Amino acid sequence: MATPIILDTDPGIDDTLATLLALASPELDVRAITLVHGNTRVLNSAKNIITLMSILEQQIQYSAESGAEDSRKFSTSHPVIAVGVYHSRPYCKGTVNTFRHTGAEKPLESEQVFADYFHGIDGLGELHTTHPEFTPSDWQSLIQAEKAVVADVKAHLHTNSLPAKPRLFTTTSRPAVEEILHQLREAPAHTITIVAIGPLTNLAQAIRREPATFSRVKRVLILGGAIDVPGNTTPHAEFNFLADPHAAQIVLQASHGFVPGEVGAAARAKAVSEGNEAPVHVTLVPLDAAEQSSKIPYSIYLMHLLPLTTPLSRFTSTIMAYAYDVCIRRFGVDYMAVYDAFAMSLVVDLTKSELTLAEDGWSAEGMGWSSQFMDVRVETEGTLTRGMCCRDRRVGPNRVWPGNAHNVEVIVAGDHKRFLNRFMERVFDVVLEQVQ
Ligand SMILES: [Ca+2]
Repeated sequence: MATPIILDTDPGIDDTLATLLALASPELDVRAITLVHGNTRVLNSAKNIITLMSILEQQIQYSAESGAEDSRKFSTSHPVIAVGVYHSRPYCKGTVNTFRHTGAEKPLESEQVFADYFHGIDGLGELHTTHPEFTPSDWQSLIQAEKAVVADVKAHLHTNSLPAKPRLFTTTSRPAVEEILHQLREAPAHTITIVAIGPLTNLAQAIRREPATFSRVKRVLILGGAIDVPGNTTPHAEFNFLADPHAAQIVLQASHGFVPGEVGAAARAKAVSEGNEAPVHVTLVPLDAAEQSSKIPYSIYLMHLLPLTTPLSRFTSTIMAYAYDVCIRRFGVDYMAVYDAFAMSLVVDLTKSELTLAEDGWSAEGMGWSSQFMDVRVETEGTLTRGMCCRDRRVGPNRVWPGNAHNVEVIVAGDHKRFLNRFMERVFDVVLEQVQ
């Protein structure tokens, strides 16, 4: 059975590539996609994910018409996208302010930052302005969840036939936090993995609202933070942790008292079956592992991706061209690091690994991953260090922070070749070297 995941994301160019890898991987059942501020505003995140899903629908049709070998590709998951609903609230002087509640629009407490310097204002390298042919004309009606469902039902009653084009996704009027809690509540305890590749505001709000329900998660896998390496946005901070340091701290704190192995799992199962809170298995993929191992060289893009002419490749080549331009001109490097997609490759491997967790982490033979458990906390107030990861390196019982330690499983190494080969093969059918 495929591993069920909830994807919490702020698309974002590398988020888009990560989502493609998830949807191209039959080991994963992407149950829900929830949206958050970060690279861009949350409504842009919704527009971008709807755009991606529409492109994939075109790609599936294109593959069917051209007799592709793998007819199921990209269609094994049918995620629900949490687009939320419009709300109205009284504003000054009798006017009414209407806003859409899709997912967290801003960080819990700190000043908002976007990554438009890398992803463009719209999150996809200004795609919607420079290449409007990729933007589905009905994207706005698609996020009118309830109306869209009603329209489909009416059409069905009237014509007594199914809606002409089955969609690859559905939408829900539940905003992100409600959808996350809904999925965790409905599924058996400890079966759903949350994959968080944006700022952690939605997850922190879900923990605050219903900690016991959140404890039903099997694992929270986060792309974020920098432990022993420089940040990518400030000297000490990785973007997702900088964008909402308070939320990052809350989610890492959910690992407080986590005990790896069977004894810990039994205790958590008992607590959750009694409706209580339990420590959460938090796995962090920091820049330490992601920076070096998630690169897609510009030469690979030029040689293998740019010449492709499928609906999907034309879309991805357009957004990747924007990112490569930033990498080359602004950063002076001839590659793009796609952290989010790299983290998704770990999610795929976790469905294969039968290794059980040991106290000091695990390593997956032949897959290149290794992890260590660490007490990691996040600086929330520093003027120069906001979003910095602070690891307790001290030893001895009197030198640790009071109480049970945070116990975050930190990925310290991954295999670049394995990631790159898998990504190219699964998403674009480009075989560099075979990967299992
Ligand atoms: Ca992201």
